[in-house]
Amino acid sequence: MSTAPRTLHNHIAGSLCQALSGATLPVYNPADGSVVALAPRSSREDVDRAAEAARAAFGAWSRTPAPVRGEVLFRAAALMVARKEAIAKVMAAEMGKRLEEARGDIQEAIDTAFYAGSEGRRLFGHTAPSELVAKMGLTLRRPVGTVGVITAWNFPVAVPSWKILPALVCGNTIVWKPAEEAPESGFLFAQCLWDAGLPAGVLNVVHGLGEEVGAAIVEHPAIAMLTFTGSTAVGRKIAETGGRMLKRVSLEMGGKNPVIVMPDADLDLAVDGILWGAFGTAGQRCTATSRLIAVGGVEGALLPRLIARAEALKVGNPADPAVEVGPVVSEAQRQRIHHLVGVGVAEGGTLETGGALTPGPGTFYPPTVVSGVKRGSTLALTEVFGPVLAVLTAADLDEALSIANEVEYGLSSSIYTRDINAAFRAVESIEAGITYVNAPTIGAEAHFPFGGVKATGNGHREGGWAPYEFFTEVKTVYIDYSGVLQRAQIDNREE
Ligand code: UN1
Repeated sequence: MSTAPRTLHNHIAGSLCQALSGATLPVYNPADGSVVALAPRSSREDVDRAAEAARAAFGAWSRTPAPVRGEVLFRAAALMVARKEAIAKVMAAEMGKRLEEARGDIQEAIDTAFYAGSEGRRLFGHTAPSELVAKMGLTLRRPVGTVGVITAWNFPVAVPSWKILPALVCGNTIVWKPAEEAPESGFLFAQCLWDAGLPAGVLNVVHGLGEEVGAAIVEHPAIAMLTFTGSTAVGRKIAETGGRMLKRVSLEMGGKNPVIVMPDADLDLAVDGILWGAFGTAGQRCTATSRLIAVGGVEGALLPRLIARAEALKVGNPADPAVEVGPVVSEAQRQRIHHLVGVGVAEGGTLETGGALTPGPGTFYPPTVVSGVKRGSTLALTEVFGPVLAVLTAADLDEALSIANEVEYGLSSSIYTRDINAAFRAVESIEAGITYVNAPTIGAEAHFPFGGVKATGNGHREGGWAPYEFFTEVKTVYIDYSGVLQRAQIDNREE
């Protein structure tokens, strides 16, 4: 790993460039602390240039027929297939995801590209009968303008693809700030679109920090819409500024996702699902399993198996294919995780396994299980974003559902049971955008809506058919072919 760091670029108006200031930010490999790349540390002036490029490109792109826009996405999907391995390696090195999971991240973007590309042949409007004779009413979907895209490091390709690809097929142009921790794999995804023939200025990439580039995107008057994945605290600020400026804002934020295990559950299946949900991607998914709610004493049989399996997971550099849990993204994140585990124990939890900082190099944190976590305590309520499972117990399903719902978030959730009545009650009652039955909280598919309720979101969904409404304006068209003035609500009345 002693190769020189690669130099990354912004991409504005079809050209590669550095930040106007010349400043850069190092990108670290969390598995060994080496610097893998230097990214531009851009500022407001760079965002101005990108927003101007996006504005200039909007006319021609918005007039390009939607099926033709969709074909660019199909070609980009083919390039992503061809480059999947190369992009996965870059992703694994810059944010620590295992290679297999990095491939999955890119596959999610490929799936989204095929779905979004075909949407170019739909983008349906409506027709309805007019209340007047010789008159027709119908709706069209129109592009909105320039979209500001701000994304997180944990899914550096999949999550941006959920936003960028539907926005493009709808005819919008884009200024995108990839996460500063994982800027290169996202750029390589964008490169597939440029190489597929996306015209200059339609998708502009500006690297940098949230406080600098992100804030400039949010506040830019020429950027009409904002779509963000990240923390609830930042999302709230984006919504405030966006609200003041009358921007359309779509937010995907935190989660504190529960798995309810009923006494009748298939415990082998539940253990497999909890392990993958809690410790896959080192727990760094907004869908990660963060709470196990064990019902009716099932913890007695469940916990020993779970702890033994968690202890057997191989933690290490994701370059080693035998590794099952990679590093967490940064030292700051690792310290935060460790702090929360300490608070969990101080507030009465029992550390069953993990909970110690693994010696460096690399920012590793072991799979950690804290049992006996009390309702309402910090570890029961706070998103950790690391490989930490809080175990709570409930006497029955009613209590489990009430525990499941007593967090501020509502993204993903799961129940393991063989009882169909219990499963449907959970589906009906859990306050979350996603509920799985007999499957882990992670692993949403690209063609279904993704998003959450309460402090997880602001009412929008990504994935599947959901984002096309968000990325278009509806125009209603009335065509009166009667040749006379017909007054709605008046001329078709007898009285
Ligand atoms: C995220 O963590 O931001 O459902 C997205 C899943 C993945 C996406 C996670 N398909 O876990």
